[in-house]
Amino acid sequence: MLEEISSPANLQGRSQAELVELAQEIREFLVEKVSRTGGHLGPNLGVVELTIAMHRVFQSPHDVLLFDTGHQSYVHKILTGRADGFENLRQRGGLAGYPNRRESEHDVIENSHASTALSWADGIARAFKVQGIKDRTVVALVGDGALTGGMSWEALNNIASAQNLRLVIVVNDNERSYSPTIGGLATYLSTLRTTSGYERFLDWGKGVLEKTPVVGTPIYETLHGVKKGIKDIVAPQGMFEDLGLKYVGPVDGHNIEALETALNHAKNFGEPVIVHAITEKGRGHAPAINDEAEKFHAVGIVDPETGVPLAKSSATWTSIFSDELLKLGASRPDIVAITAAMLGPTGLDQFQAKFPDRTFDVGIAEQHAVTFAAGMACEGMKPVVAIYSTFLQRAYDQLIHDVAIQDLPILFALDRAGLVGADGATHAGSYDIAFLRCIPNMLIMTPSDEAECRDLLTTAYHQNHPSAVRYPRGAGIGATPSKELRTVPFGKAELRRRSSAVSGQRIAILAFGTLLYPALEVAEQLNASVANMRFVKPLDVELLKTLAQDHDYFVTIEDGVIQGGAGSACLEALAAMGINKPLLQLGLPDSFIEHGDYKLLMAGCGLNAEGILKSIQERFPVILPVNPAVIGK
Ligand SMILES: Cc1ncc(C[n+]2csc(CCOP(=O)(O)OP(=O)(O)O)c2C)c(N)n1
Repeated sequence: MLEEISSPANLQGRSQAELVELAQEIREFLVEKVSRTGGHLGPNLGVVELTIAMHRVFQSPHDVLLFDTGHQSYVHKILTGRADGFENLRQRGGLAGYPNRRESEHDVIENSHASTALSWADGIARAFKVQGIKDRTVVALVGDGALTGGMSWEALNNIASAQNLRLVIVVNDNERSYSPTIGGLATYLSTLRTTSGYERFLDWGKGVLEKTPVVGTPIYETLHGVKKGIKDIVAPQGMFEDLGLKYVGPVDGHNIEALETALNHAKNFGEPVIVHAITEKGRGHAPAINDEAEKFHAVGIVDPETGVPLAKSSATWTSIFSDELLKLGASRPDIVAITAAMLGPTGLDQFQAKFPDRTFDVGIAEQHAVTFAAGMACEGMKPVVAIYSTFLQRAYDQLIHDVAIQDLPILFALDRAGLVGADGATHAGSYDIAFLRCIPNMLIMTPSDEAECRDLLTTAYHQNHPSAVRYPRGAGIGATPSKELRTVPFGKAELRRRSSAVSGQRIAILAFGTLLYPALEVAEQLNASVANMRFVKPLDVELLKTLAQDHDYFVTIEDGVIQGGAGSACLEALAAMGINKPLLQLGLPDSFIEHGDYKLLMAGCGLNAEGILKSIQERFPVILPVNPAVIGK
C-alpha cells in the first residue's frame, strides 16, 4: 500500500483496517531504511499512527503541520511523497533528517532545536488572523520532552491569551526525552495519563475559554500550585485549562480512529486546543523497545533485525570527556555535572552512575542549565556543563549575564563543535569560537587530538574563570590520552614544526583544533612552520610576535566560522602590536552547510590537506611546494 501513497490526499477514503496495515508497512520501511543510514528511528516508530491521523484530518499544506524539534518528521516525509529519498537519508544531497523547506511545500519550518514549534505555530496562526484567513489551522506536534523547554511555555502563555486562533497542539507523550522525561511537568503529564475518566472527551465549549480572559493570575496560581492539590483530583487537565487552553485526552496515540476523533474535535473548535496523545517510543520494533536507555532515539548503522551497530566504534571525543570527568570527579567532591536532557549523548551517564547526587539533568532547558550552574558555582561548587555547541546558543544571555559578568568558574564541555555531518545546518557547532570570544573573562580551548583534549579539560578545570573546551563529533585521530591528569602551560601554544625556508618564502600556519593534522601535512609540502594554538582565549600573543620576526606570511586554520573566529583573533592581535603581515584565514564559509558526510563537507569547504594547500598557493603563489604529489596520497 505504501507505493500508493505519494501525497496525503492518497490517505483519504481508506478504511481503518487499511490504515492499520499502512502503519505496519511504514514501520517496516522505517526499520529497513533507517537501519541502513542511521537516524532517529525510535521517535518515528512512535508517531506513525499520529502522523497518519494528522494528515487525514488536516489538509497539508493548506493546514500547516509543524513538528517540534523535527526529528520525528520521517513519517510525514513518507506521506508527502518522499519515501524514495530514504535511500540517501541524511547524506550529502539526500533527504534531510529534519524538516527542510527546500525539500517540500509540506515542510513549513526548518528546525532541529527543541521547543520552538509552539512559537512558530502562534506566529503562523496570528499571521493568518491578521490577514483575515479563517479556514487554515496550524497543528504543532510537540513531545513531552520538548514541552520541558522554556520556549514552549513562553509560547503557551501567549497562545492562551489569543482569541479565535485556529491552533491545535498535539502533545506526543511517550514519557521520554532521550531518557525518561524528568521534572514537574513529567509528573503532571503522568497525572493526566493515569487519572481515570479522561479517556472520554469533556463537555467543553467556548464558554470555558471566555471565562478565562486573563492568563496572568491563573498562570501564577497553577505554577505556584495554589489550586493544584484540589484540581488534580477533580480535573487534572486543570493546568492547561487554567492557562485558557482546551484539553482533549488522553488519547491512545496508536489508535488512528480515536486520534482522528480527537483531532476533528480540536479542528472544529476554532480556538487553541491541546490534544494529549500517549505513544510508545520505538513502537513495534523489539530492539528499540528493549533499549532501556534511549529506545533507539538515534541510531547509527545497525542490523535491521537485531539493532546491533554494524560500524566499528572507536573512542569518541565524548568518551574522552566522559572518562576525564570521572577521573576528576573521583578526587574532587566539588565537581557537579549538568546536562540539558543529554546525559548519554554528552557522556555524563558514566558520571551519573558513579555520582548520582552530583549529576543534574534539568530537561531540555539550556538557559536554566547555565544559570543553574552559576548558582552552584556561586556557592563553591565546580560545575561542568556538558552541552553541544549548537545548544549553547540557546543560553547565550545566561552565559554573559549570569556566568561571565560574575566570572564564575564553570567549565563548558562543548561537544559537537564544528560541522556535525548528518545532522546538518541547524545542528552545526560552527559559531562557538566567534560567539564566545567576545565575552570578557571567558577562556576558550581547542584541542587538536584526544590526548590534548584530556589535558586541556584538566587545565580548564583548574582555572578560576568560565572556560570552554570545544571538541568535534565522532572520533579523533586516535591519540591515546595520558593515564594521569595533566595540565598544559596555560595560554601557551606549541610550535610543532619550524620552517627552514629562505627569507621571503617563510610561512607560519596557526592551527586551532583538529585541523592541526592536515596543516602539518601541508607544512611538509610548503616547508612551513606550524603552531598548535590550543588557546583561542587567551591567545598566545607572544608566539605570534616571535613568529612575525622571521616569517613573511601567516595562515590561520579553524573548523569554525571565519567571521569573528580564531583567525580574526590573530588578525586583531597582530594589528594591535602594529604588525602588518599578509594573513590568510581558513575556516567555515559565511553560509549554512547542509547535511552530509563530515569528511566530504569539510573537503567541500576546502578544509582538508588538499584544500588547505590549494588555498595557500592561490593566496601566496610565491610559496612553492616541495613535493605537492604527496598530499592526499
Ligand atoms: C534545544 C535542544 N536541546 C537538546 C536537543 C537534543 N534533543 C533532540 S530530541 C530530544 C528529546 C526530545 O524529546 P521529545 O520532545 O519528548 O521527543 P521524542 O524523541 O520523545 O519523540 C533532545 C533532548 C535539541 N534538539 N534541542
